[in-house]
Amino acid sequence: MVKLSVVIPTYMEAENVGLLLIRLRDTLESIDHEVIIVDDDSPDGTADIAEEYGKWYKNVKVVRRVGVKGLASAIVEGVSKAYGSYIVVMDADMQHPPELIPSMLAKAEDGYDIVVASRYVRGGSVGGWSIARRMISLTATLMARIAIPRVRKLRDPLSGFFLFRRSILEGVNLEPRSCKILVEIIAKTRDAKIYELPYRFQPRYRGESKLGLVEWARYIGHILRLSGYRMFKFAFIGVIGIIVNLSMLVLLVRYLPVWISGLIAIEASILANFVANDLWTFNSRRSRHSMATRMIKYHGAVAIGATINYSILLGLTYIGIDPVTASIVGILLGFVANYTLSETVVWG
Ligand SMILES: Nc1nc2c(ncn2[C@@H]2O[C@H](COP(=O)(O)OP(=O)(O)OP(=O)(O)O)[C@@H](O)[C@H]2O)c(=O)[nH]1
Ligand SMILES: [Mg+2]
Repeated sequence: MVKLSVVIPTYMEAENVGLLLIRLRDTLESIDHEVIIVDDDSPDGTADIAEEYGKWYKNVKVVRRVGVKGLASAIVEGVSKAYGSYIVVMDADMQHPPELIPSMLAKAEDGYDIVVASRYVRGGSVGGWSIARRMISLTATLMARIAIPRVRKLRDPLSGFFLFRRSILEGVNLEPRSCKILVEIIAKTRDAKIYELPYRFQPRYRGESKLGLVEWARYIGHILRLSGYRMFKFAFIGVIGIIVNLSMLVLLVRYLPVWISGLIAIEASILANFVANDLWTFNSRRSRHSMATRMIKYHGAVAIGATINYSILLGLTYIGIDPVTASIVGILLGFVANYTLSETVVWG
């Protein structure tokens, strides 16, 4: 059995693939390995070039996919065709230095199930990225860490360069919607021991980037699915909370002064939301604390959201924005705060 399989998805990487194969061969000389290139019929002849190298390097397999396209499915296909006890996934454009692979493998042999080449641990870096690209990457990383608890163990869950023990995927069905396969693997494997090894992300050697806005949209769908669509459930319950709040207010204000009716209405909606979130949105995560503790924490969490909401409403109307718009912005930002604190603190 081969020890290591290197899975490399390619599309239009004719100028990169040859050099990458040379560097891989030099680096992995003493390791029993195979290289699996999964190419989606690139018109620039990437697969032909890889096959040429394959004639010399007996351990290069080229999978040509005709009529199918997509980075995520290419990786899954490469992984399914790999025989190695360990599998490493990397890009073809030299952004992921192959020279790191022996250290990654050594860590896995020390007992780690997943070894991630990480840009965000000490010693790692993203190289010369623009501020905009850094912000997008950090926001996307943060989203994954908020929505999927298991991902919080990692600083760089969106890394495209990682190695894992093949056996951890036994019984796991990978059906990623975006190219962020590592997030999917982490969300779907229990108790995997993870290690992050720092590395410096390199500039693309030649050719062009294929991943743009559409991929980011897919990524958001991917995260939502892996999180069990909790954010939508939370929002749906939030809307019910608004209805509870307003109907209570309308009812009570006939008999009581508005400051009391308002307080009771708000408390009623908070309690209704808490019970619904506890029984539905976060029903799989109720074991850690008692219900009373969660209820108290939830009050703390929504108090912050309510304060944000209220301050934004006052602030925006003060600078001349109409109250309805101001209130919508306030509710949205309050929602983000409530959701984040619920995920990480109340049901964390
Ligand atoms: N098989 C296959 N590979 C793809 C596809 N899209 C991208 N790739 C490969 O996936 C890897 C990552 O794609 P890149 O375009 O480099 O994405 P990126 O690293 O986010 O973008 P850059 O930083 O600009 O390089 C590269 O090896 C691509 O050739 C696809 O549709 N099918
Ligand atoms: Mg790239």
